[in-house]
Amino acid sequence: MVQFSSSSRFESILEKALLLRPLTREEIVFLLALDDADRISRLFETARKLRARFFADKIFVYGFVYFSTYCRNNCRFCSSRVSNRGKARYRKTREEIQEAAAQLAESGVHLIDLTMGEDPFYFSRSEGFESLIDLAGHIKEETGLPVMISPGVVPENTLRGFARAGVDWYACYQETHNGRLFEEMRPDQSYEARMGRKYLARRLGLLVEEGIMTGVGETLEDIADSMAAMRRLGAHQTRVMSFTPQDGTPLAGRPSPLRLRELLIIAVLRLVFPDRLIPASLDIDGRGYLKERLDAGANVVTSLIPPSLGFTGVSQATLDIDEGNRTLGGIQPYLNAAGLELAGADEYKNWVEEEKKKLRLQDLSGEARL
Ligand code: MD0
Ligand code: SF4
Repeated sequence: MVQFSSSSRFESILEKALLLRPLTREEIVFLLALDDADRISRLFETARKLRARFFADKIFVYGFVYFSTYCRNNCRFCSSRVSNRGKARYRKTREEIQEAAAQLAESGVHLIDLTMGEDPFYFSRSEGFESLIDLAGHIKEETGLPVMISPGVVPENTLRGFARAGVDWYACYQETHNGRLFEEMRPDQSYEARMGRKYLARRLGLLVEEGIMTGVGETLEDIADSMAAMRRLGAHQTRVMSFTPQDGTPLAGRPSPLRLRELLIIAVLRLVFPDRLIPASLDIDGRGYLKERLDAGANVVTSLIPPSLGFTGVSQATLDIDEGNRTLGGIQPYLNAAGLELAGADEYKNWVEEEKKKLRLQDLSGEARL
């Protein structure tokens, strides 16, 4: 009896998602708690159906340029945290950054993601950000590709500068939308300021990426609440990354969660945000589990890094990079194995332009104003 009602509940949630009706918090938690192999594969199958409906099995790929590993913050999970004195850090020059972006563009990625820690070199001098805004604009022009910036909680005016320079995306992950857990993970940082920058970015016409980290003590309800927060924000790209222990951090001894947790979250994100971009990151396991992440409904592969230039990933500094595996050639077999195709450059640009147009219209109608 119980068996019967739970199975009809399961079926009706999938049905509802296929009809594009919003899932409730309880339904999301129910899906995240699945532990039966058949149901999990039905969930993944439903996620793939929704992805196919909106993206026709075409995958977008992002080039990643982590150009400064200096940071003034002290996030407990991150190897770039300021207290990690033993870390060998780098700050790349303008020329080196341009070279990495050019190589990535040449290789065929759809977007260039310019990422840094909250590097005091930029944060404590006003001309620091000016040079970065200028550089982002140049990279967009030279590569002809959409550009994302992930620079942390920059001053509001700096964000305006990025918008004026034509930057397309602002990525800034809250990691959790549970205020207490946020404080634990990002000590001495303001939850509101971090969230507020993303709302501002949207109002400025930038697309926004929001993300959570799993395996840091969050509950399934917390994850459902994060999805609700992503919806309120109107995030264009929604992601989850598994916690990965980093040497020299207080969480170094904490195990990385089983990947099934992340895969379930990817699939549920797809059901909740069927037409949004959902990444499979190479920054957690290199190419490991890439096919599984795609099979769970992801439609973007992020964190492609050009080999041999000395750029690193964030949670995996070196894994698969110099072997040339975090490249288009390196991931193509995985796309094939998942029955997916690389999208054309114009398909990605069109998606971005359409969404930016919608933002402008919403702004005119006052919808996105806060
Ligand atoms: C990634 N390491 O895609 C990158 C990073 C920042 N916008 C992205 C977390 O996995
Ligand atoms: Fe700095 Fe970002 Fe790492 Fe936090 S997560 S320490 S803000 S680089």
